[in-house]
Amino acid sequence: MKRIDAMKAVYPELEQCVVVTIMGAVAAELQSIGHRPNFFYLQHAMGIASSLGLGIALARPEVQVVVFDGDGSILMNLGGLTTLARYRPRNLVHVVFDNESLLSVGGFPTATSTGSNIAAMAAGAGVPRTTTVSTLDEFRAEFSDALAANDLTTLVAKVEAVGPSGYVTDLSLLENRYQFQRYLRDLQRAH
Ligand SMILES: Cc1ncc(C[n+]2csc(CCOP(=O)(O)OP(=O)(O)O)c2C)c(N)n1
Repeated sequence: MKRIDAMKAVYPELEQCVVVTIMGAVAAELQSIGHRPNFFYLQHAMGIASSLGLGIALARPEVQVVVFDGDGSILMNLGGLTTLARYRPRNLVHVVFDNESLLSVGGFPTATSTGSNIAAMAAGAGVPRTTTVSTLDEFRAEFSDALAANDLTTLVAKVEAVGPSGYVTDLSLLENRYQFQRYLRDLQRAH
């Protein structure tokens, strides 16, 4: 499974969600499918996308939060899984695209290439719903189930280590930040 195909498969469902991604390949791929004001691409701060998603999910229980994480990123912040589990936001779906590599900086292998199991680590941390998928059909089904489950889910998607040719897009960090902030504020006013 290619990550971009997985994101395309669930893209329509993202319209009703608040989406936080890691930097690099994931961010560029999601933008190539189509940027929306409810998407925030967390630049530079590797490992922290799930923590940012946790903060939004706790502060704004009326919104469904989706985090698109990477194996290299979550491996830098494993303690984040224990914090996620401790607060157990029921409106957060944590997707980890596991390509077994640090693709965005040259493709160095991560620990998942030698057997580390992120879904098992999330379960061990106390995340109530965890699963690993490796086909597009499974991903589509598990993602929909996670949205419907109304409970914290870590969904690990094993994907090929391929990405876009470049990671720089014409959406600047600051523009994305202000647009996303306004989106969340306007949503609050609408409620
Ligand atoms: C704290 C920190 N260390 C290193 C980097 C450099 N860096 C940017 S993306 C990346 C790799 C991310 O790997 P992964 O989460 O597996 O996603 P992939 O690139 O494979 O899609 C690295 C090491 C960073 N941004 N922040």
